[in-house]
Amino acid sequence: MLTSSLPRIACVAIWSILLVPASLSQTLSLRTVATGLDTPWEILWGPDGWLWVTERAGRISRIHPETGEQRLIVTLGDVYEQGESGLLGMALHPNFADSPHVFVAYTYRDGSAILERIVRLTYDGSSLGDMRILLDRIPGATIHDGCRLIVLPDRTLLVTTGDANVASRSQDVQSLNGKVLRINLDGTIPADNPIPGSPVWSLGHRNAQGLTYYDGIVYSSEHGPNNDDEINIIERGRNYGWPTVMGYCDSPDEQDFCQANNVAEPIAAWTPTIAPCGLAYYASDRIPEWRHSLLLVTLKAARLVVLTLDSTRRRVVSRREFLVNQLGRLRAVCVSPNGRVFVGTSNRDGRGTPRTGDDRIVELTVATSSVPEERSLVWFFEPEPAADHAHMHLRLPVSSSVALTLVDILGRHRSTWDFGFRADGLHRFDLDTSTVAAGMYIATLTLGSHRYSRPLIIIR
Ligand SMILES: [Ca+2]
Ligand SMILES: [Ca+2]
Repeated sequence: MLTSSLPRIACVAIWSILLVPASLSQTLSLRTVATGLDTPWEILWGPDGWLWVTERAGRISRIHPETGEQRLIVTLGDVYEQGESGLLGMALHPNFADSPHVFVAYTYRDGSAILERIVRLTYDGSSLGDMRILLDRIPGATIHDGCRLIVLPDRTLLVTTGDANVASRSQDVQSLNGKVLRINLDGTIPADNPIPGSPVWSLGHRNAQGLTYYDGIVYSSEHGPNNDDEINIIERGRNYGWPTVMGYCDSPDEQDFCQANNVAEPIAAWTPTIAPCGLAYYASDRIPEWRHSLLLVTLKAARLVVLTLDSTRRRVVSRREFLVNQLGRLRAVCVSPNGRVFVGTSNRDGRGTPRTGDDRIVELTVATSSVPEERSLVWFFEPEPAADHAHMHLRLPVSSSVALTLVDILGRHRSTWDFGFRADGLHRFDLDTSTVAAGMYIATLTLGSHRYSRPLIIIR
């Protein structure tokens, strides 16, 4: 059993290390746009001013960004959804008025095989049809299927594929797995691809599920194994290292391989992993603090990461985190042409914990406001150390809803409590800590986009 006096010194030390410096100028407000979705995979701002959304089981809908009205425009009957597979990425033709084409990626079954294809659908004003297959029989699996799509200004389609759980395929230029592929919008192979007659544009990818473009640069997010999630800049013919290289070229083996193969290193990497997914470039003045940042939503880490770029836009100069554990797993992020930001949850994907109304699409707005500084919070637990129950007392100088998270000193998540909005800012909560093992924890209060941490000891 821990005594109350022994850990006191350790407490102070850990507090000073783990206090999260809050960015005091920004608060995020959330507005739920749509609920009742099932694993929205792609969210796009359509030329009609509606959100165009894929759901993994095979549905494509238009969702009104103000009213939340959902209009189903097609259900693809042969989609095979299992594990990570199903209906995945989508892109719209950039000249939609003249060419109302929608490009989507989905997995299907042929006997016992799982395969992935890229198709083009045509919108007739109320529904999608006239399916045309552009690229077929990409080997799939129940994990590592990619697959994000974007149309570049040169009217080619970029496609990220996963290694379909066979890592060696990523270095095999004959395989379509573990690649970024580039095809014309009619499915033919562009004449200037690096390997004549091949859609392979870059190789050595594990499972990229985020892809975005801005002013000559293509950015992608990629899932690592148990280490080294990555953000990459995708360039013609480059090798991104998987499975020999994970993250940076920083071990002797990796350095040899990187030198021999001109490996492109990521511009950001994460260990422990965060499960990075949807990625969008933010170029708008609507949220000035985010201008020229990459917005990355994450599944496992359940947050939005804002990666601010330098003036070359090839280097990350800061990482800021928002929505930490507020909405659960996040898979899709959409930036409208005038800078509105929408995110989609992924709590019904088989790995999440659905909350009421999930899955949902939420619009984020950032307000510059007076966010309480640490010293203006009144926040304590009683009794402390806590046993089977504790009361958390909190007085906020602002009206807000709050959430409390406990992690142990190894950073492992142990418990989350969500508390409702209180206009008077006075909160008193009963916490059932009977299922939490004795030990020292870091209690983190999430208030809008801000977090405040302090130690909490639980004894038996
Ligand atoms: Ca890599
Ligand atoms: Ca490495």
